Amino acid sequence: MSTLRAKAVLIGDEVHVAGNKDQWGRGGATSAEGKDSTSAGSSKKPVYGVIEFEQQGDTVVITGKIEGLSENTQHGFHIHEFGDVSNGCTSAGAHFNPHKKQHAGPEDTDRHVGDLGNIQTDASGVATVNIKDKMISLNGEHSILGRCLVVHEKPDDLGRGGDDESKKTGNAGKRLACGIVGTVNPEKK
Ligand SMILES: [Cu+2]
Ligand SMILES: [Zn+2]
Repeated sequence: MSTLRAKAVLIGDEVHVAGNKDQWGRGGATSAEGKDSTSAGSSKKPVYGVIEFEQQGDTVVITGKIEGLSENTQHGFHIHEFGDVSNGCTSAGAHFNPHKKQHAGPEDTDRHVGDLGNIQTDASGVATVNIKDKMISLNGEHSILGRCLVVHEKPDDLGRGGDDESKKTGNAGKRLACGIVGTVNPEKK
């Protein structure tokens, strides 16, 4: 069996939303005057990242880097159910949860399939991702291909926050960036 690989390019949510432009002047599909909200009032880089997925037996290895996040913080990191960014990361829907479980952490047996926990940034706001997960997969009935990878504003409390929202979303807050998990050219490494 050949190795299954996939990739997601994470782009800041404001770039996806029509009417906004990013620093390169992209986006803004429906905006006549092209307001420049990504860079407005902030010198921060937009959130951007490339994340690769590789199926190795029953494990998916997730690697890559995401930049433009706040420094030395944790950010919730999930697979959401829909590969749709037409209305920004909101249209990605809820956490991918085919088994109708409650939200939890990556080490928990009972969790949303999409619950990958948190990523940690360094002093430059860059998160280096290196996750091994046996719950997600790149094939079969509950494949994550064509769904959305989302990085959140706040840490995921892994279902241990003590309130209702904790069991649904982990209180991870806004969706900072998202990208659709797509197949890649198997010839290229
Ligand atoms: Cu999420
Ligand atoms: Zn969840």
